[in-house]
Amino acid sequence: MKRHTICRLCSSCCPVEVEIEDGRLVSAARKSFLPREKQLICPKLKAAAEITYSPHRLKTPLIRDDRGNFREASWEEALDRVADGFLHCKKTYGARSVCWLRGMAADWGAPWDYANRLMNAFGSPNTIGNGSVCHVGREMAHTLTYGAMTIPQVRKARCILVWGKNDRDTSPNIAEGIIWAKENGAKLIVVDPVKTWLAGQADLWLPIKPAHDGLLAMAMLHEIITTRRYDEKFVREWTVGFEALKKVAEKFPIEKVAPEVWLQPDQIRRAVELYTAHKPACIVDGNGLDMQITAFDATRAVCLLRALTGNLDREGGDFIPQPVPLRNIQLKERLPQGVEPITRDYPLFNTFHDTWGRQVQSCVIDAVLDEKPYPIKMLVVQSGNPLVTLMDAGRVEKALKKLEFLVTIDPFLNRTGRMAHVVLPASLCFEKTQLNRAHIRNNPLMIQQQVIEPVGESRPDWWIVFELARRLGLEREFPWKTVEEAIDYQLEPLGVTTAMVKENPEGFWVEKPVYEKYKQTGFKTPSGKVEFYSERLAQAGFPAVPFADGFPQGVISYSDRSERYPFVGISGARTSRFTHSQFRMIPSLVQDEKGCVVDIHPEDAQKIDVSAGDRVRVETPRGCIVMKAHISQVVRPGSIRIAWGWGEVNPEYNLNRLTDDDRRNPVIGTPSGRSFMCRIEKVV
Ligand SMILES: Nc1nc2c(c(=O)[nH]1)N[C@H]1C(S)=C(S)[C@@H](COP(=O)(O)OP(=O)(O)OC[C@H]3O[C@@H](n4cnc5c(=O)[nH]c(N)nc54)[C@H](O)[C@@H]3O)O[C@H]1N2
Ligand SMILES: Nc1nc2c(c(=O)[nH]1)N[C@H]1C(S)=C(S)[C@@H](COP(=O)(O)OP(=O)(O)OC[C@H]3O[C@@H](n4cnc5c(=O)[nH]c(N)nc54)[C@H](O)[C@@H]3O)O[C@H]1N2
Ligand code: SF4
Ligand SMILES: [Mo]
Repeated sequence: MKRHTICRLCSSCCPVEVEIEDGRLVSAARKSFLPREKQLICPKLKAAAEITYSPHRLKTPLIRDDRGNFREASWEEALDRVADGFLHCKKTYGARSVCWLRGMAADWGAPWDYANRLMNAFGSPNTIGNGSVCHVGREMAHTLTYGAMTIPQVRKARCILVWGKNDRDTSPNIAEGIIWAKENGAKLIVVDPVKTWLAGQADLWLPIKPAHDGLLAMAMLHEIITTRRYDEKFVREWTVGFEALKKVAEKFPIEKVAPEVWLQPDQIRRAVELYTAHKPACIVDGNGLDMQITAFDATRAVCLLRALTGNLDREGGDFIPQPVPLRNIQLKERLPQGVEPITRDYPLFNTFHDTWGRQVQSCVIDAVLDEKPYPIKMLVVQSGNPLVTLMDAGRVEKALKKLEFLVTIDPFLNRTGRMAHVVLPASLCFEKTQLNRAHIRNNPLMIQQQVIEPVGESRPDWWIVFELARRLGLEREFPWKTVEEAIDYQLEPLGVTTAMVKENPEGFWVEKPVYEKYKQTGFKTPSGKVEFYSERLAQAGFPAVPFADGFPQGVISYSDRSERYPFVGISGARTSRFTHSQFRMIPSLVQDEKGCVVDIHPEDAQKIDVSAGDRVRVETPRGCIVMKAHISQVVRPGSIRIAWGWGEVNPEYNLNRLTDDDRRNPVIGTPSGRSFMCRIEKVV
């Protein structure tokens, strides 16, 4: 039997068709607009059955006994134990001492709302996401500029500028659109320090110095302004602060910027020519812009390019989404007055959006270890693996050890779970129904549907939250017996039901796409226009125009110690086989640790006397890792690239042992986890 649903084995949330036999998932196929022979294969989806029925799946809750060993437990006992922890902490230290840390896998739509609702009703403001290193920081830069995060219309674009994104491995649906557009004559520009597969296909590849994207974007803005290649009518009618931008951009002429970003002036000029000559054009920005100290201003500078060239909300340009207007169920209003979250140093980031909430995960570690701004005693980690995925892993480990109570909610016993007091077995994506953010942030609305029964005694995330809520005396806030009832409650203001959406697996249109909506409604910013100059940022004490105070020094961590640490280390690559630290125990995906390597340029390899397959030690002031060397020209001399996510297999491979969490972006709290100075030598 074939069933339609959404795959949530990574954040791409692809619509898929699954084959079910005798109640078991047999195979799954991604839906694609391309003919089969041109489609990209997703190895994770191919392994869907192997992942779902893996012998490593947790089948029952686990509780640590007095001797420190895990024993299997019933849901009753495990949930009672967790609820007791909540109530004990509330009585002893106050509700705010309990923190709920969310990783990416349970999704940022309704499952994020449920966790927030539970914590708000319980009285703790500390439901914390990891958006400071992922796309929420980027989303804020877009939102403060023109009201929402744009969606690049790659298939209809005449020029596509891919900025720090590797879609072939991370979002196949977008990559297929890019490839298709390119085959139909669109120009492709890629900004990436690494020669990715897409960079190899591009009309122009800009191998930028890591973490220097803000400089490049400012130089492009300057060039577009001085050569008058901008959309004068759009700028005149729909933007504020053009003169202020022009003045700041004067500090970033191409000739001055080019050597600082490891490019030739002509390469930047060519990018400007291609991007402005072929319209409509769109920009696909990615995680290469996140995890930089300057992430916020750099992303905002890239956003200004979209507006300056008049590509906003045009077909084939950068579409302003039409979100599905759900009921906000987070119950923020229920928090006691005056209780500040542990992320209180980032007030604008905490409040820029109705439902994103708090996203600076580094603050969790500060609050546990340094007890600043106050101590966190109990941590619930839902769908995350902070021991591997947070920056400065040594510090994270100390924090997790210091906790009075650690709970994980996860389908597997990951490295973080092995330190927990209670582990609650979560169901994987095909075993549950949920409303994902990808399909509510823009029409059409789609629902991820349960297509098989939960494996073992695992339970969907919604069930776990609802049951815990009942034990905390919050039955009134969580009256729903099924997840469909809960989703119906969120959909109610639209006059739409879960059943209606399920009947339309290709998507339920609440409204059809409309371009140039701003002509009717203005942009969703305080001025109603695109804000080259943001008064909101000025009032909060930040530069109102990106880099108005200049580009900071030492944006790559440990730059001040480059004599001892002469190489630029780059965190990458994500391959299509894995999602971060996940699936490292799935035989068809792990493939004898293929790809767990450090890419070194042949010239550097010769200098440090390293050959392919040698074990190399990479060191920074925070710690060291050991991996095999791979000699490759995808990186430039002087930089190395370290494979991401392998810390789950072995702490020796955990690249977050190398990263820094001390210095952070002042607006969105992002540490520089993407690039750092390091030392590399052969292990003899
Ligand atoms: N140095 C460096 N650090 C990084 C990154 C990097 O590139 N370099 N990337 C950053 C980014 S962008 C992100 S998003 C984070 C990711 O950080 P995390 O969110 O911590 O990432 P994962 O390793 O994917 O951990 C997800 C966990 O969720 C579990 N899981 C899977 N499905 C479900 C489910 O349906 N329910 C529940 N409850 N659990 C589930 C998985 O088994 C896994 O243990 O890491 C960040 N950290
Ligand atoms: N297979 C797979 N798919 C995934 C995930 C996964 O782990 N595995 N994770 C999901 C998640 S949570 C996220 S956030 C997305 C991320 O997906 P993407 O946005 O595609 O991000 P990455 O692949 O981390 O990095 C994109 C590119 O940025 C480049 N880069 C590194 N440093 C810099 C820099 O300083 N400047 C520029 N311009 N580029 C730089 C890298 O070389 C890389 O090619 O993928 C999602 N999809
Ligand atoms: S890219 Fe693959 S793993 Fe990710 S959602 Fe799509 S099909 Fe699933
Ligand atoms: Mo992410």
